[in-house]
Amino acid sequence: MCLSESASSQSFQPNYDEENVPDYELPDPLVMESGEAVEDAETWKTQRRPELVRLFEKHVYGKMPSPPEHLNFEEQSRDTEALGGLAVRKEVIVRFGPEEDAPQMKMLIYLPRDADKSVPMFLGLNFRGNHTVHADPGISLAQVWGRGRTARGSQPEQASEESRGNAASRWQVEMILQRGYGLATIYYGDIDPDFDDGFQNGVHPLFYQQGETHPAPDEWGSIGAWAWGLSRALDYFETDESIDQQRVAVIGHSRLGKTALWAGASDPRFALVISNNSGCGGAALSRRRFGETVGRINDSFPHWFCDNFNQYNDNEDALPVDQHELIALIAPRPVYVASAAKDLWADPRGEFLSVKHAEPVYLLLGTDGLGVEEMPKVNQPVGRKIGYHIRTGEHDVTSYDWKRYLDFADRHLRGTKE
Ligand code: GTR
Repeated sequence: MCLSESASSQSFQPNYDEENVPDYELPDPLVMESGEAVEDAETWKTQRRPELVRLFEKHVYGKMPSPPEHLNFEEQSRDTEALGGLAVRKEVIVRFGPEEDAPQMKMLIYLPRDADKSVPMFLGLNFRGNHTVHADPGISLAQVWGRGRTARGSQPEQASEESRGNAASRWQVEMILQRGYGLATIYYGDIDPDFDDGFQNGVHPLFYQQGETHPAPDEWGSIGAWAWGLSRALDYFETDESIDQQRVAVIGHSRLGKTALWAGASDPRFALVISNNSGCGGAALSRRRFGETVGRINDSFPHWFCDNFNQYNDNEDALPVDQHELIALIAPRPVYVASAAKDLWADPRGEFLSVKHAEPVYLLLGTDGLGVEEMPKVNQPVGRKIGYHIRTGEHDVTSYDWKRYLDFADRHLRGTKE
């Protein structure tokens, strides 16, 4: 967490003591708002699932708009000998309007060069520009925005050569390619810069109705916009023959882990969903109030969720949903949630309980769930259709995490199709 982001909430004292977690009762994913039980897959699909999507839209992330009328893709560069011949590297501009200067995001795509058919992909947003995921000099340098409270009103700046590959350890590009997967990534600031400017930049203004200058209380904040951008990347995949759009894993770390979960929950085209240390507003149960809380996150990041989410500041029990139901929305598709032992701010136990309490929905849909009752020890991955691990170390994405995700993807995206 950077200082500017925490400045306003210095009086907040997080609870890190399991003894002080309050008693709470979770909403049951298999009980409708009306009180009726959901007893079969059909009722889940046609009634409860849509109801839960609406509840998350209305109270947590806000509704996202449909794709823009003129979605436009342009391949900007291609190198068939990238990374010493290991990869094909492409950069694709996704424009959200017909004009040259329409808002746009730039997608960096690496594909294993020797793939003879369309490849399964990992797709994830990055924090500091596409050029940070690998030192490859062929990646164009991003225009990077500031973030946090002090960035309000700022303009993007051209990234420096020295910042190339800054986040490489979080992406493990060679490992992904060697295992036969492609990787696509987009700088999240292309979609919506990460500071509270009343939604004047980024994609929000594209969708304002006449006279509107701000999303309504039940409309998308920044997480909604980032998730929407991930779905637009998938729209592009549907046009690219080298990519298997039916085998796309969406992945994200931290705030972008919250985003990956919301993208995967709301867009069923994502075949697999990975949340890395997503914490509050992501995989962690809000009602536990362990580490970061709803009130604290809305105070520090007023632009992430929809305005209605503020009603639940210090009032978590009134939420009509909790985050295990976000995981349940992904069922029966595979989902992996990962925690880190030192990342108490993100409430590892709350992340585990969330997947555990999503399990009944997987079972109702006739598939496997997590398959264990207790939270595993560190570095002992568990799970079937739902994967979980807690590794040693800090809030981060490491090669340990990636190895688990690749193994999980092998189990669920490979097999019959290869
Ligand atoms: C923290 C925030 C977390 C997490 C993290 C990140 O400041 O409190 O919810 O999202 O940032 O995205 O790095």
